[in-house]
Amino acid sequence: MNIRTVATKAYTDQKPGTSGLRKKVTIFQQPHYLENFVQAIFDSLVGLQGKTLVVGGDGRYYNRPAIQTILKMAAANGVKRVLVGRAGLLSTPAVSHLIRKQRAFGGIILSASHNPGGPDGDFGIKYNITNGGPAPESVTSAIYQRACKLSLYRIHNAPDIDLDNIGHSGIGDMEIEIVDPVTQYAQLMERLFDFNAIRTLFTSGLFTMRYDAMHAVTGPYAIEILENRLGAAQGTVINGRPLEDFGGGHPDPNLTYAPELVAIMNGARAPDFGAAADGDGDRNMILGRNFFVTPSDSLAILAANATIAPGYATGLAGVARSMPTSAAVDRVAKELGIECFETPTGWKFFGNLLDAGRVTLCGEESFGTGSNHVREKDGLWAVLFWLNILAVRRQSVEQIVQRHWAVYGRNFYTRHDYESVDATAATQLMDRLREDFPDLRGRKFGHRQVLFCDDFSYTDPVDRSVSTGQGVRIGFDNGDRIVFRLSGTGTEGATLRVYIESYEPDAAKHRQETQQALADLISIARDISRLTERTGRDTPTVIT
Ligand code: G16
Repeated sequence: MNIRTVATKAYTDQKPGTSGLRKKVTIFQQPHYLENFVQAIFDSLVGLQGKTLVVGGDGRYYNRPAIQTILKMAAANGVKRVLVGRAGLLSTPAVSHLIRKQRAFGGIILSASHNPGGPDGDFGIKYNITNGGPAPESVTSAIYQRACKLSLYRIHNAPDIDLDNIGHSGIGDMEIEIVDPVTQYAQLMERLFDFNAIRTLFTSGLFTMRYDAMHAVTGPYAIEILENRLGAAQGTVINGRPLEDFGGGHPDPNLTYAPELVAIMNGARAPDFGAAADGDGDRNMILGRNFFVTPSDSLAILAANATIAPGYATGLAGVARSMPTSAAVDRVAKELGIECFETPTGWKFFGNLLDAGRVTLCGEESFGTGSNHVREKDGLWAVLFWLNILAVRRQSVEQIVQRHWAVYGRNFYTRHDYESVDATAATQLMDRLREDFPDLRGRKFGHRQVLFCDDFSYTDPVDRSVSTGQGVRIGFDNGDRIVFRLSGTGTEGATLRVYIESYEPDAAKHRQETQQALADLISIARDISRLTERTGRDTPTVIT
């Protein structure tokens, strides 16, 4: 028989975080580590036998060997058919789309998202369910429970599959189809956006753009869509070749980790529009000439202008944002008279709302925006949405944002990250904050008074599942807000995230620099949490 049953010992550290299991490559390279987690996935899925899976990743180091292992294990576990992106590449939103379009049972995504790659970098694996979205907590905890008890896994003795040529092959009874990673995704984008208007903008000679693929998965997507289909000048896409170590970079599209694009957009003769996506293509950053659009504002602006894009011409059912995301989109929802939901951090929490037709657009402060077209956030989709708006409104990015603030007011917003903090110290800081709630309530800080403080908990309006401990919120009587959370995606120590928000209705004050406008609140956040004393840090690692 070609199927081997291999005895193994369980690993107890395979608890999926905010978005799947993310660890150092060296952890994944431990004997049977990947195999155990994959077997735990297969064992937890009821009804997988005889079904189709989609498998792909962001091309980082270990992507190819992991796919070979998954294919052999899928064959040994009764999967009927697997679709794989050529060269093992599929962006996260493209996996989501393929699962939906092919009516697959689910998909496995190999990525550690925006975390660095390479032999000393990070790797990750995540399971997506039939709706194309990340598995909900009920599924991820079943996988974890199974992983903790695993004693054997099943694998086929087949040779490696050729991943680099489109076509059909197989292992045992299982069919394998290597598909072009871009085509079906590009067709979906053509249905959602006015490609003719965007093409006219690009070929007018009056508009230039730079898109930084950060040597990650979106390079081939962006070259095909922006340059080949929409007529953007060659060279619009930079760092377009996916590399296993992302060229040594940190594929996180923000002002700190995308310095090349930021320098271009702030330099002489800067293009009109700049954008970037992350390792697996679900995050985006939007820039104008010398101008940064915060992800929270981007979500609000897409919502306010949604009917410009053909795919959203009939309007929005509702919108959703994660709790730490600014309330800018709430103001748009109010104006439009549609529902607005506040969910915990993690795209998986939008799935039920999207499936139930309660929301059309959703987004997060962590550079994620998306809609009901797939069940993941989608970097290139956000870029195309902005291009569609720019093509129709014929204003600069900065003008569009300034006019939005003039109508709705501005939610000044920043996030300060303290990375690789001692995990015990970070947990204690959060515990102390919770213990301090009774003292904090009603306390005055200058002209502000604390109105409420709590640990955010969420009851899903669709399935009534409850998620607790989702971040400490401190709200003031003037609407200002401070949020503290520990990241669920880091792989070294703990990452403490501090989110600061203040609403300013007065247009005369909208041009202030963000850190200055929020300086007061930033120092209150440090004092309340006794951050330096408790973590030994006095400056954030990353500010977004
Ligand atoms: C993931 C999740 C997002 C979340 C982000 C940050 O994004 O899909 O929903 O906002 O992590 O999470 P945390 O604050 O816990 O680190 P990605 O792009 O890393 O998959």
